[in-house]
Amino acid sequence: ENNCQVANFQVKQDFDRTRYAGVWYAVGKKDPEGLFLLDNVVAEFKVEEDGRMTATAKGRVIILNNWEMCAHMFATFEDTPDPAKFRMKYWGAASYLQTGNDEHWVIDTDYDNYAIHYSCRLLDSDGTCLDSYSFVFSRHPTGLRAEDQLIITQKKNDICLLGKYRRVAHNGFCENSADLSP
Ligand code: DAO
Repeated sequence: ENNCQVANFQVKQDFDRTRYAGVWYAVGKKDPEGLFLLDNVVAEFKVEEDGRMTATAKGRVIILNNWEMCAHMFATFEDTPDPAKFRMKYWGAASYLQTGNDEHWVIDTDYDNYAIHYSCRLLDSDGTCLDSYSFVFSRHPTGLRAEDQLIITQKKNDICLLGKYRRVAHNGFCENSADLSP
């Protein structure tokens, strides 16, 4: 029992960023306050020559008043003493996209099929999280395998977010759009 204390949330043991590299399709998301990425979210993680992890991501967003576009985002990850916990700096290909510096924790992954990520943006004084977001990723755009869904449900419960996720659709919105164009 972790009592929803963020400090007690378990992350992937001996996280291996090399095995994690490659393309992940977001299939589920728990949104933060003022959500940004809506759907068609695809992230590609890389390990750079110096060993640092980076990522690019695309996703449908709505900016300003009702301008729908495919956002192309970049992220760099700062290591921490825990190999599954990073500090993620992110920014957009265009200046009007969101920028930020978030926690990025890999809660669980089997590297080949599923991953679940967690980020707490605002910790409450009691140690629980006031503003979090979380992605469920799959290596397959079609979604999670049945056997992985059970594990993901358990992990959602472990991070106190069971029932808070929505499905992330993939309908090709970002596929033939240029990186910067609506
Ligand atoms: O969508 O509301 C939101 C929060 C996500 C912001 C971060 C997006 C850019 C970085 C993506 C890298 C891989 C997850």
